[in-house]
Amino acid sequence: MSEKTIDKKIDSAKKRKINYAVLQEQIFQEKIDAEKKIEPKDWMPDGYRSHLIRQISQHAHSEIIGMQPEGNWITRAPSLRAKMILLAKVQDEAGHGLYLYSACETLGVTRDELNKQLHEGKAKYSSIFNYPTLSWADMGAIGWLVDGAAIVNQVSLQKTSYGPYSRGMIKICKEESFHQRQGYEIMTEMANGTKEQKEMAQDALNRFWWPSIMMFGPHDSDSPRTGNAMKWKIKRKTNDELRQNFIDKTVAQADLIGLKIPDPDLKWNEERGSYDFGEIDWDEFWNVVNGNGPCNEQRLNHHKKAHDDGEWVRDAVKAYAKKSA
Ligand code: FAQ
Repeated sequence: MSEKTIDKKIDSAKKRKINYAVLQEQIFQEKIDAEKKIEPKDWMPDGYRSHLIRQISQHAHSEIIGMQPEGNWITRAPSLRAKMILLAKVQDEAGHGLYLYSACETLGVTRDELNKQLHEGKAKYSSIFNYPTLSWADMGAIGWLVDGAAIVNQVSLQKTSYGPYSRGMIKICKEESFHQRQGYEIMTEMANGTKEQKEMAQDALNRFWWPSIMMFGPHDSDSPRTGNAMKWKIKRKTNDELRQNFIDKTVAQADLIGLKIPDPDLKWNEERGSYDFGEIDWDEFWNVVNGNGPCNEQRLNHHKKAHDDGEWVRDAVKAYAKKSA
């Protein structure tokens, strides 16, 4: 919407004695409906701002906490090539976290506040990172399934209505595609390897399948945030739509390398043109989201320690900036 159109609308509203706040909200929604991006200095409802701060910061925390399960295997990668690829991937996740924190800061919140919310348990991060990584095959399962699920979600978020978030997603998705392929390559090699290697790959798939499909969140009927998120075009697809999309894509990939998805109810539904699948264990999901998963405490403590250990770096940077000024 051009400045001229907005001015015209304001003039006409004044004549019709329409409340200015109502008008602002109306103009904002019209912009969203017309697929225009909202930029940091544009007017936005408080609810839109706080919804974005919550979602983008949780997304950023997920990228950073998500470095831990894979970081655990860098020193034990089975070859120099595998080590270099894993190291590059984990570094990419740090980069994604930084883009996302920066996008979040454009909404008027500081990194310190965001870290504080994480450390006090007020901000969440993705449930998937509270599961342990027990074997090298888990690096394959994470790349293939976790990054695979993240891409399905993030491709749709490239069209999110907030400009900085949307642009961040475009860059992140390019890197996530590489991550997904490196994971699938590990799984393919192991599935075609010795009997023991194939068993390790199947075991990793068994452990990571259900937590991966939980990443998309509760069913739409139990998702309190979806209503506003869809109205404001923060989310472009619902949790269930994205989950179905991921399952439909992934089943054929498992078949191709001779691995079996651990769901006896998984069945192609000709009518829907999609897979039917079994019931998700929502008790397990909420237990993990609420801090009681196998690694929640370990992940958060590690983050806190790294943050505290890095204090001298932050102090040094500030002192250097002061001196240079
Ligand atoms: N884990 O009403 P909804 C990655 C919470 S990036 C924990 O449906 P919404 C890359 C939700 O926050 C992975 N909490 O909420 C990588 C809400 O709580 P709140 C992260 C969850 O926001 C790969 C409550 O439940 N991606 O993996 C989860 O509409 C490998 C009610 O839920 C993103 O963050 C969950 N799985 O939908 C990195 C994408 N699900 O805040 C390293 C952006 C739900 O009201 C290695 N985010 N909750 O207290 C989103 O798309 C959405 O926020 C959803 C949740 C889909 C996650």
